[in-house]
Amino acid sequence: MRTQTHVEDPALEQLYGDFAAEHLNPLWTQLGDLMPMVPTPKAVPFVWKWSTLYPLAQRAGDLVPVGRGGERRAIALANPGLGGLPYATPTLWAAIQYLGPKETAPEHRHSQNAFRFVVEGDGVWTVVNGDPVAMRRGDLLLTPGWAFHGHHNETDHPMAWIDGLDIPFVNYTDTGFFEFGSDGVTDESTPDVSRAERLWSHPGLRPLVGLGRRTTTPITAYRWQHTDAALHEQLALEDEGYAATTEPGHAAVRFTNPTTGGDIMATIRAEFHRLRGGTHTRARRDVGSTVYQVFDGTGRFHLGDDTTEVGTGDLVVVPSWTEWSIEAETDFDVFAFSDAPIVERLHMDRSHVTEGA
Ligand code: 1HN
Repeated sequence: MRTQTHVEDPALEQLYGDFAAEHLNPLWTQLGDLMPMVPTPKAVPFVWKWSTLYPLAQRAGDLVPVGRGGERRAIALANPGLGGLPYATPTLWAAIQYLGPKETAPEHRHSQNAFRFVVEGDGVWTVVNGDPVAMRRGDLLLTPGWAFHGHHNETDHPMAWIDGLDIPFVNYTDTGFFEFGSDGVTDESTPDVSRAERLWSHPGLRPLVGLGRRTTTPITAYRWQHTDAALHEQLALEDEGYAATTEPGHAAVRFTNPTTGGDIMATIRAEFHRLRGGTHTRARRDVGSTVYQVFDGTGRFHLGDDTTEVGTGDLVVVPSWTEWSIEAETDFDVFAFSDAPIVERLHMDRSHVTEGA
């Protein structure tokens, strides 16, 4: 129902004027905006091409030093629906970060939860609470809230990756703290495997020194060899006639916290999906927002009424309750992160899947 907001009665006009003067707002003139029938996100579906992002990051690498104060050479995806804010979605920050040869991004810590995902390259170590974590193609590296972290590039080639953080959510709820740490990194060694992985990354096995539940995962690196093997085996099992995939030709894994079996961090979910060439996902809508990065292959994202061709490195934002599906042209690997843990924790989760589409 639309309520008349045009006022003809002088007494009513006076009342509305008096409301405004007292910083009061009558519900009946704006219920439709406050409570739409379904989510009506300001964020819009949007695609950033890696072939656009990388050269721009490279130019920043030539022109802008990295160091204390600015802290990171990270260039945020600013959703065109969000009025110029550096937010990919209302809850998620996503950026391309670029670190030149022999450069160091100094240590700091913040309440915001963060991860890196590597679509190409290697040679940077991110040092998380003093534990050096190698960054290589296909790896998911975590910096949970309040962990000190800095990055250093040991090689003579640059490296770029994507960062995902819950910055918009933390800003909206006024819950963030920040502290500077060491100007360099506290451990410059370059081990293949971090101490966290040596302690925690053995399938199905937990060290008895850490039997409690932790709100964020103690694993700082989820390695491509494990992700790839898990997806490969799902499709191999499907070929052998076993129920191993969520829909035909679609293998999928979620990165989890081994102490709870739940999401890696309280605010961010991360998943990896693999589609066989020629298959597509069912069209669906979900409450909450998701960012995808194509890892390998080519295909199409259907977003509402639009279709966009995507390939390696391209980033796709799907706002809340936007209908989307993926069509794989070749075998298609895609990394995904979302605010689903927030939505589910608040019991606001809803999905609508178009069956048989
Ligand atoms: C940050 O610390 C990183 O550690 C990346 O790489 C992006 C954006 C805003 C504030 C801190 C990082 C960030 C950030």
